[in-house]
Amino acid sequence: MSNSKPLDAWGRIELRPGDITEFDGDAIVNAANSSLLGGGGVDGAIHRAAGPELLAECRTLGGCPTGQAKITRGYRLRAKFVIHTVGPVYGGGRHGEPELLRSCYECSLRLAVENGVKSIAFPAISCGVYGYPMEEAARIALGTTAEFLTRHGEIERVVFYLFGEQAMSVYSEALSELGGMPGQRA
Ligand code: AR6
Repeated sequence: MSNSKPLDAWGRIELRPGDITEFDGDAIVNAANSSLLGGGGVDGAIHRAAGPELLAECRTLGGCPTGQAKITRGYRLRAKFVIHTVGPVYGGGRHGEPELLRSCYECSLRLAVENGVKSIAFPAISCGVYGYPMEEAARIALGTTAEFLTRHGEIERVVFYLFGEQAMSVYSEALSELGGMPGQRA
């Protein structure tokens, strides 16, 4: 693949409304907290769907710093793996939040490649309880992912699961701004 032109990234990115626990690909990403011991929002939904074995494995991991990621099995989920990442709590944007959020996507995608994952789903990390403005977070999520995909042909599909119409339209807009095609598998 060296010396070839950059891989098409946007064609492998998809926006989908709904519940990430239903993803039928290789891995889903969890927007966790640094204890990795569960919580509300998408974290709670993933632990409920995966079953108690997920929490048992998470207890062995010793937590995870903000901006980094750790991987477990998916247990009762359809996805084989859960990649747990810890997004930044939004405090105005001048405390390294953009870099930390970018790092969540980078580290998750890197772990995916290392584990042979070909399809992966992300929620809108930090956009719930952690308060990150979704317009800005969407640009970081999509931009970081597209940039990663141009360097990594191993990942065939990245799906962003978006909860609610508002999230879907914010991501669609960000996608078209950045160069992808909203509302369809470009
Ligand atoms: N599928 C897809 N997206 C979802 C789902 C779901 N099942 N459920 C919620 N969302 P949040 P954060 C969306 O608060 O901001 C937890 O307690 C939701 O609408 O889950 O990173 C952790 O333990 C929002 O757009 O994650 C941490 O303590 C997005 O997922 C803390 O919350 C993220 O919202 C992490 O906060």
